[in-house]
Amino acid sequence: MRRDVLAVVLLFAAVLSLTACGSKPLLSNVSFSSDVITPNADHDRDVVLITYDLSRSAWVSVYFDDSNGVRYFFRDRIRHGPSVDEPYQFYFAGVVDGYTRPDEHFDGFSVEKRVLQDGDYTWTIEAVDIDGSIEQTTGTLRVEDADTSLPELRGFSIFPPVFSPNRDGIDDRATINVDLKKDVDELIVFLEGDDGIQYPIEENERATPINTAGWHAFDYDAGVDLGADPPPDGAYLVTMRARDAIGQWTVATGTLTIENGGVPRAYILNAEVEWSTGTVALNSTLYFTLTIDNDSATAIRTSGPPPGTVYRSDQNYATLGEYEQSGAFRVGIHCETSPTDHPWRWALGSPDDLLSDDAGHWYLPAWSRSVVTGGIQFVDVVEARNPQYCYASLIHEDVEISMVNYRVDPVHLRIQTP
Ligand SMILES: [Ca+2]
Ligand SMILES: [Ca+2]
Repeated sequence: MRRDVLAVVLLFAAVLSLTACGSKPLLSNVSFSSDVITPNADHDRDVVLITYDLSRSAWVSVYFDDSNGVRYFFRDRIRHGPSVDEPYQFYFAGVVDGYTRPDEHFDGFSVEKRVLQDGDYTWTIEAVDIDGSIEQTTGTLRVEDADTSLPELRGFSIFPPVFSPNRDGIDDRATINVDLKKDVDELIVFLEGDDGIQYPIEENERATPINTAGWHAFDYDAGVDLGADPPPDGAYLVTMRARDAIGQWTVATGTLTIENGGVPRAYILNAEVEWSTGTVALNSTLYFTLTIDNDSATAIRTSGPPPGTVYRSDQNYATLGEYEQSGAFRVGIHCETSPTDHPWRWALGSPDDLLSDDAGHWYLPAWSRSVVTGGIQFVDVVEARNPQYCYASLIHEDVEISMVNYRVDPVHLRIQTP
């Protein structure tokens, strides 16, 4: 009897409440597909399916409170429109926004997504509509056998912190290292500028197989090796992110500054070489004059000897003590009987044409030209190859001789013997 009365009262209250609101409940049909989850990527009870209906637009949160009352967010005020034909459904894999346990300290990285520790939790799904009315449903979830080990990013480092990707052989590359403490599904690194543009950095796979625990190195040339213009000079945020099979994310960040970046482009102007003669007497000198055009926004490194230098034909740049320097450009002359590749080489300008840095490296400034002259005194002759062709090249030492700068404007040279 009393039960009937109670039922009638409750029904009456419910009708009143519906009439007062003038609409259906904001949040309804809420369910978790299971009350136990074992988040360890073994494909057994790794996820639960969360379902709910939303009668109108609302900000939805999904969170878990542990037995000590500590709250962990899976969704924090995400705006959703009403569910129309189908309820909202999504999977929960035991991973929540990053948190730190008492007495825990991560050096050099942070945890953005982290699995819940084993234990009993109260889950709450909460919806707040535009009028501020709140509805929520709660239940319980037990977490068991969670794989709580983190893909820690130890020893994250960027070196050098300032680099100049311009193929001059000096600080052209930056290396980003990390000691990854767990096998992961993904380990990525990217640069991000103030404009939000991201530049991915490729991993150098020599150190450790990709995505496995161990030391990883990311080698960054800013795209210059492939002839692409690097990101503009400036400071960039470097972000490394690891994601394991459970869905945990760790992140390490640092800064990397690009200075004097650019792809060097230089040419022998008009592919023209002015030769002094087509016939030289033995022990006489062949002179040349040409103009170098730096057609790029980056300064171009060079090294000696200076223009005007005259070589004996049995000398070469090394006998003058002017060894090759990786990344330096020089003008070279080669004849068909030359015993080595372009044995006679000259700097791209005299000190008046060039700039020098603090370390004494010489540069032809961006968008500038210089005149290069020099000579070779022919002290010997190979009768089997007389006359022979000699030509000029613009050499990017240890990098390349681009085809356009190779064997430019040959002279058909005869060496006259007495
Ligand atoms: Ca499992
Ligand atoms: Ca450089």
